Amino acid sequence: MRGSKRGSLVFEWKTTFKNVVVLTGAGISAESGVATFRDNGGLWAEHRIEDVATPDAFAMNPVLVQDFYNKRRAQLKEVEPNAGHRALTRLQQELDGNVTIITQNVDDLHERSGSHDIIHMHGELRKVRCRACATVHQWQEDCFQETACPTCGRQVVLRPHIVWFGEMPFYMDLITQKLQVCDLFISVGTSGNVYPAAGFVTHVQQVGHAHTIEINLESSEGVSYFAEARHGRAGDLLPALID
Ligand code: BV8
Repeated sequence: MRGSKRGSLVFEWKTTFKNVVVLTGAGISAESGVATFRDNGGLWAEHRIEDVATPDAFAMNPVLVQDFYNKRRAQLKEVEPNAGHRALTRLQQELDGNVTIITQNVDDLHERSGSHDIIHMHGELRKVRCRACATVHQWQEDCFQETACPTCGRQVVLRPHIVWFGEMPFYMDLITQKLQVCDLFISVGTSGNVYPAAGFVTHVQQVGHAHTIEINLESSEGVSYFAEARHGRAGDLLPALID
């Protein structure tokens, strides 16, 4: 592992920050070819949120919703982590485990770039959950209504292990603990439209004196809350910030 160069930003961060939180959104996976949600041609351009990412949508049209997630799960086999993911992995190595990644993304690109301490607050494409026995299963292939739960054997019970709108995000107690002691908050590739994630930047400033940095292609909805904003591609800006 390369030591950060004296005088580099990460060298300074190493001695200054002990509880770094990085919040990532769809923008960090964009350069890997994973569609974002709200950019032109994004996922929500093809589907209304209400039609595919709410419990009601699943109740009314489970086949459409399962297909929406089957297609995205299948795409994971065709994409790779990009320079932005890899830069965050190096940041975690340089700062000796003091960096938690809270991701709104449901892909597995942070894991595949070698990162750890990842909190998937909106769930994971590579998991399905049984509505009957609540077991969460690792899942690689398509999931259909007639696919039986490997644990309880029932059919018409498996759903994507994804947090839909109106559902409570996962790990909120752990996330709150991380935000309470955060001293450096970096937001990468998110439009700041979706709560509670969009509120994390104000939370860390209310409970402490965290330094806050936005890294995004353009100003997010919450850009004014950040002490620092760097606009451009995450695959360019993160390595420049970290190396
Ligand atoms: C909750 C999983 C409460 C699905 C997602 C009224 C009624 C009810 C709730 C609400 C309400 N008003 C507000 C809410 C809360 C609601 C919400 O925020 N709605 C919004 C739309 C207003 N939130 C919820 O419902 C949440 N739950 O509040 O629960 C509760 C309390 C008690 C009991 C029960 C419940 C749950 C929200 C989670 C929804 N699920 N995802 C799926 O993935 O299929 S959200 C979805 O949006 C994705 O997770 C995505 O990650 C997330 C956020 O979007 P972004 O990641 O920001 O993506 P986006 O495309 O928007 O932006 C990408 C950015 O990247 C852009 O800015 C672009 O410029 C930039 N970019 C592009 N390329 C690059 C780049 N940046 C850098 N480099 C590049 N190369």
